[in-house]
Amino acid sequence: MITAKRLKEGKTVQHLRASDIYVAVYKEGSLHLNGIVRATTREPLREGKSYAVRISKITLPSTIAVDVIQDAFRITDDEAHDDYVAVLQKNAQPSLTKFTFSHPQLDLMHNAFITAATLIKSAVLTKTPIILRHHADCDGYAAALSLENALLPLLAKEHGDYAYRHYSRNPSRTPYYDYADATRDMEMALTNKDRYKHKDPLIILADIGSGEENLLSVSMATKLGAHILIIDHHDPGPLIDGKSALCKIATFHLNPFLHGSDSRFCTGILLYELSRFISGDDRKSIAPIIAAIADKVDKYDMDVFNHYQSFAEGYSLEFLQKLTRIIDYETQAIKFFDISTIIEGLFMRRDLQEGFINIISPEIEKKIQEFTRVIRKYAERHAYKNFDLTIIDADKCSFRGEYPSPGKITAIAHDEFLTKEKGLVTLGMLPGMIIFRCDNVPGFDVNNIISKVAHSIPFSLAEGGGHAAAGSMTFIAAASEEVIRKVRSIITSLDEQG
Ligand SMILES: [Mn+2]
Repeated sequence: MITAKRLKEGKTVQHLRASDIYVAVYKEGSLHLNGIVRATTREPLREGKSYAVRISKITLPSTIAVDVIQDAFRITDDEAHDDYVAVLQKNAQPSLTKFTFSHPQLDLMHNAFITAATLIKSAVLTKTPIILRHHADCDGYAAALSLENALLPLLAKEHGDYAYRHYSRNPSRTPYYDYADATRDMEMALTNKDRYKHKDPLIILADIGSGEENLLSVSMATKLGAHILIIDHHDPGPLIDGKSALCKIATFHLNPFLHGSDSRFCTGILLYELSRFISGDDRKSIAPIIAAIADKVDKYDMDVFNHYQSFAEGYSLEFLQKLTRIIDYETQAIKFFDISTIIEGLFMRRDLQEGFINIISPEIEKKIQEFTRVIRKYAERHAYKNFDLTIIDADKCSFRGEYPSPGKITAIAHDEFLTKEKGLVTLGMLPGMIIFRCDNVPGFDVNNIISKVAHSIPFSLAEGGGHAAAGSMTFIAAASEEVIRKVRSIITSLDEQG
């Protein structure tokens, strides 16, 4: 969202700066910035309505030309805004501006990292409360804990013992910004605003999606005054001039898809790199490789995967994989409640890692073996020319609320039937939901399938998202038959193309 300054009464054209954005009221053919300064316009505007305008030309002593900007905007007092910008420019610069390695797709995001780091640092420096909302899975926790470690020393410097009054980290059970979560976040922020004269918050959304599923929550939060920073590696949907729908209302959106990349830089990697920019702390951590294992970065880019694996000195890949599974198990077991202290321990403490691997890993292995037997018995398997299709009733093949979850059941089924020779699509079926997994099927894209289903069966109310090869779709359970038929016909058509 753009910011428009309000020009104070008494100020003249001389006080304006070319290309700055101001708020102006349209009256009888003119845009009025205050009682004195105005610009004539021929655009068909609504009488009495406020518009954001960019000063395109100033001709002293008294004439200006403006362009009307159609984007949503917020209004700030011009002097307060100038102070804010001055603080920003001086102290909020990143402490470090080099990535841990050079990668063409990461390098393209460099400016975006500078912007995001500056935004977060300036929030701390201007005593803006920060709410970090992150997905409660491996990638989300890895991402959030890296950022938290960078933030806490800065917050302590700014607020002393009151740091936690200006910062909260809230895990999100859902892979999107649930409207109830957004409401809770804003209610808390507004209560603090009332009680402690806090500023409007900066909400950082990490690993909880970038698509239209978050539009309503983000719009509501911005309407109540929040600044929103999105840091994510999911498909943000269609781009117009390089911007997604969420870009238009969020303060800033850091997402590899906006720079021609894809999901290979998972949020744990993005926030590990960004945290270094914020704190200047160049210490290595196993957080990014744990996130990379969980979010299957090795499927996209072995260079990226190997780079972060090299940070985990003294750890074998097998040990890291077991640790990832344990963190996955822990986050699935709890979901709502924050378990960052335990997860932080699992990232940092070798004794705890070894202890958990001894106790929990055999239990996880046992469960996976048991459920693999269930899957072998009940999975429906179809062979196509170029790939296979597995359909598993993930609802009936799992115990409600227990590990492995239906999502995990789908993943286990997928891993069980995946071969090197042939592509594979796996559908995990639940009432009113399909979970998708795919490997080596050219043209397969979850987001594409969802939009086709939504378009051709409108009464299914199908929606969802995720990555091209892994995601989920929800729909009205009554439409199940039509939906599954449509999904299968889309998948079959991929075989004919291949
Ligand atoms: Mn992720």
